[in-house]
Amino acid sequence: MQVSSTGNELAIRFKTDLSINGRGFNASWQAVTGGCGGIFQAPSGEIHSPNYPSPYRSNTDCSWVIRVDKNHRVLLNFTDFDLEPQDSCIMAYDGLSSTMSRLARTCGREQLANPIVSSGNSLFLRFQSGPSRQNRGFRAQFRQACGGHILTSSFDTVSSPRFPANYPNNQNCSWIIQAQPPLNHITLSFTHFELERSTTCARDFVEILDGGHEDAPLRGRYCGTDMPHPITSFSSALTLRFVSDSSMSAGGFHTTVTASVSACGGTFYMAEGIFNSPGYPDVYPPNVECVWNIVSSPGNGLQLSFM
Ligand SMILES: [Ca+2]
Repeated sequence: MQVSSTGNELAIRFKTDLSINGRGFNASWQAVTGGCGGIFQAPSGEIHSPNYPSPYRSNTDCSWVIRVDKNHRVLLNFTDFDLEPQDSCIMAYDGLSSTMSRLARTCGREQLANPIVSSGNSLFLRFQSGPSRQNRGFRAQFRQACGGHILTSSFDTVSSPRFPANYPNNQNCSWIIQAQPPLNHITLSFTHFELERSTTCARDFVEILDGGHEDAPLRGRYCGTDMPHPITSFSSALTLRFVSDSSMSAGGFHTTVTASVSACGGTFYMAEGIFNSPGYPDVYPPNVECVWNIVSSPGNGLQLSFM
């Protein structure tokens, strides 16, 4: 039996049970050049075609899996691109394998104008070369980018890039937070909020949209240091957008995310906060039942005041 790795690592597991022993096995290994692909689990890095910048071989088929931290995206940028026209191609898929939706396909010398950005925290990349002549190949850099698609069944958190350190300038992140069925509402409750203050929040801001797409209705735009009230979605998703401009940053934000089956109520993991009946100060709707769970740190009590 012969096994080849796709990357430069291989793990072998040997397990025995309680009874009956055999002679065992004897194995050898050898490093071979020209292997390609592999699994990359890092906040940034570089990948390139086999033998780069020397020409790759004909009929090469390599796959890479790139994985970054949870609740982030993978951003991949080609910095050199030279494949032979038509029959050598690169495909990028939105997840861990080529069964996921395809984000890009490019062949020959058609270098992509924009970086490839995954919706979740993984990207699958495949390079195939044809049977004829070969060119220099490609080189690409990847990094962890802010934002992502979060499917939540219970409890999650989202925070600004580099939190609890100050966020970087020139950020534009959006997280689409979707409740996993049968749950169909999302509640955000902020536990930390500190953004550059500006009139109409034109500089740095957090925006919350009621829905999973960019043109969903706006629930609010926030900046400064006033903690936004908890927000529960009317739809089954919320989009959280964070934008920072080119100067002045601050500590950023941290929010908990919970999914529920009720359009009102929710679970708040906060030392203090405000909540109200649905639609307040307007009349609440008929036939609703809301449950709020408020959780503070162990050893603390809670005091509730109706104003
Ligand atoms: Ca700023």
